[in-house]
Amino acid sequence: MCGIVGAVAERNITAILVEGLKRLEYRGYDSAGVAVYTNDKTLERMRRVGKVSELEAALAAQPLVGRLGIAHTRWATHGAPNERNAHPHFSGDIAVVHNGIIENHEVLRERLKAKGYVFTSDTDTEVIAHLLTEKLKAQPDLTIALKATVKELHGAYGLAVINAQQPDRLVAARSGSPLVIGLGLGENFLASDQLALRQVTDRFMYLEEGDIAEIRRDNVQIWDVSGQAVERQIVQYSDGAEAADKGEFRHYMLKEIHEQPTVVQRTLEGRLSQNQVLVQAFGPQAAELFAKVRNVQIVACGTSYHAGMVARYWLEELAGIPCQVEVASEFRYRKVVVQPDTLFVSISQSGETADTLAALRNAKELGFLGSLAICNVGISSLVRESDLTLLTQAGREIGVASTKAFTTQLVGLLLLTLSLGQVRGTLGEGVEATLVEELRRLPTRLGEALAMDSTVEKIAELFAEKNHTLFLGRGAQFPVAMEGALKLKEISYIHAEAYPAGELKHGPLALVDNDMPVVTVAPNNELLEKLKSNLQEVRARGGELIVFADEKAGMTNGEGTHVVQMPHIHDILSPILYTIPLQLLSYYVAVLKGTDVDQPRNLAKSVTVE
Ligand code: HGA
Repeated sequence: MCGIVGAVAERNITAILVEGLKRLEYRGYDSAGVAVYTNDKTLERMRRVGKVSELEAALAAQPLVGRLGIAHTRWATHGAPNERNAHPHFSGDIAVVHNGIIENHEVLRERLKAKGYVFTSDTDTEVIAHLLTEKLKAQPDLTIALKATVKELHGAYGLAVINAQQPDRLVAARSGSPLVIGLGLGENFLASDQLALRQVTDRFMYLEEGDIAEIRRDNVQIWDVSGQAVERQIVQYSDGAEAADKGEFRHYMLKEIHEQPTVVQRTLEGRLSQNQVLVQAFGPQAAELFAKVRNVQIVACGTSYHAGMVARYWLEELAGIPCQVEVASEFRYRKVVVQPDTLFVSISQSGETADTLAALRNAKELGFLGSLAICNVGISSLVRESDLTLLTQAGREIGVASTKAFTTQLVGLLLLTLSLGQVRGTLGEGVEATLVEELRRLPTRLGEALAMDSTVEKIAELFAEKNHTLFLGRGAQFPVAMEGALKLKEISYIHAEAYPAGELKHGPLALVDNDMPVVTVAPNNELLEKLKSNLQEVRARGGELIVFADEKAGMTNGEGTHVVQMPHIHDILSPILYTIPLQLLSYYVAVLKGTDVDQPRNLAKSVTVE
C-alpha cells in the first residue's frame, strides 16, 4: 500500500526520501515519485511506474537537489497505475502526496473545473492540490489554507504538502491514514510509518486523528481536530526495536500475540469512512467487480484456511453471498465446477504459499469472475498475480505459528464481506455502520483480552501432562476452535482435535475421560444454550472443561469446570477476540513443555514447497 515520506533540512534530502520509500516497499505499490523544492528555487518532480529503483535510476540520471521535499509510493485506487497518476500531484506552486481515498472527489472536481482548474490525472488526490491552491487565494498561509481544505474532504487521508512560495515548511494532515513526524537536529521528517525514517532518527511524534501539522527545520506545531494547538508525546525507540527484535518478550510468538491491537488498527487504517468500508481499498476496479459477484470461493492453507472458514459464516450471514472454502492442496488437484460469477479469494501470509499460488493459477483457467488476494506481503507472487488485493498490515511475522497474520486476515475478510454487501445492497439496515463502529473498538477489546495473559498462563498448567485435547465451538467459533487446536499441535506437540460442539455425541464423546481436557469458546449468542448442553455431556463423562465465555453468558466455575470471563463483544467480531486466549493458551502450554516455541519441529514459516 502507498507510503509517504517528507523532509525539511539544511542538507540535500532527495536520497533520504528515496531511502524512506525503499523501506516502505514491503507494503506493495505500483509507482513512485518525489517532488523537491530545488536549490534553484523551483518545484520539480520525478515519477516512475514500477519499483523505487526505477525512480532512483531516473534521479541518478537527472538529479533533483534541494532541502525540502515529499515522496510517495502509490497503490492505485482512482485511476490506472501510470506515470501521470503517480504522486506527487501539482497545482501551481503546490505539491501534494496522499494516502487514502477522497470520497467526494467528483463533486470537488466539477466545482474546481468550473473555476478553470485543469486536471492532469484521474486520481482523487489531484482535487486536494487544486482545492488548496484555491484556498491559498483567500488565505496565503499554507497551514491555514490546509486547515480550510481538509474541512471539505470526505474520506480517508494522510497528506503531505509543500509550497514553493513557503519553502520553510512541510505541512501534513491525518484522518484515517497514519502519519508520524521524525524529529532530527535542525531537520525534521514525516512518514506514513516510522520504519521509513529509522535511518535518520529514532525520535517520533505520532499524529492523531484530525491533526494538522506544520513541520519546519527547527520547529513542529500541531493542531488537533478542534483547531487547538496540542503537543504530542515524543516516542524514542532504542536501537534495534524493529520487527527483528523480541523486545521485552521471551519469544517472537508472544511479542506477535501482543502486537495484535496495533496491527489490527493498522489494517483498518485508511479503509473506513465515517460509517462505511471504503470499497476502493481493494483496488480501483473493486466496486465494478464486486457488483457482479454472486458466489465466493475461498482457497488457503493452514491458519489462513481457518480465516477463510470464519469468512464463510460472515459472507452468508451478512452479505447473503454463497461461499465455499477449500484447502489449496485439495482444490488444485480436483476437478472443480465453477458457478457463474464466482470471485476467487486466496489467503496467505507470505503470498508465496506454493499450494495457494498453484490454486490461483489453476483458477485463472477455470473461468472465475476475478481474483482477490488477502496477503501480508505486498511484493509477493499472490499479490502480483491477483486482480485485486487487500494487504493485511501485520508487519513481519517471525514465529512459525501464525498469530497476528490470522487476526488481520479476519479483519480483511470482514472488510470484504461488508464491501460486497455494500456494493450489492444485501446488508441489513444499519449493519455496516454498526460493524464499522465495532471494528474501530476492536483494538481496545483485543487489548482487554491480552490483559488476561496471566489467567491463561495458570490454566495452561492443566495441559502440561496431557497428551490429547478436544476443542469445541459452534457457528463461526468452530473455525476458531480449529485454529486453537492447530496452535496447540504446532507448538506444544499435544494432539488436539476440533469439533463443532453438536458433533460431540456422534463420535468424539467416546474419547472423553479425565485425561482429555475439553476447551470451548462460548460467546453470548443464540447458540449458547445448546453449547451449555454439550458441555454437560462432557462433564457427565468426567472430562475437565476449560471455557472461554462472555462475561454476560452466566457461566461460572464449578468442579472440573474452569471458566475464563471474556470481555463482551458484538457476536460478529467474537471470532477475532476469542482467538487471543487460545493463542495464549498454546503458547504457555508450549513454554511449560519446554518446546522450541518460535521454530517448532518439522515446520517452516513460508511454505513455498508443495
Ligand atoms: N487514492 C489515491 C491514493 C491511493 C492510496 O492511498 N493507495 O494506497 C490514488 O489512487 O492515487
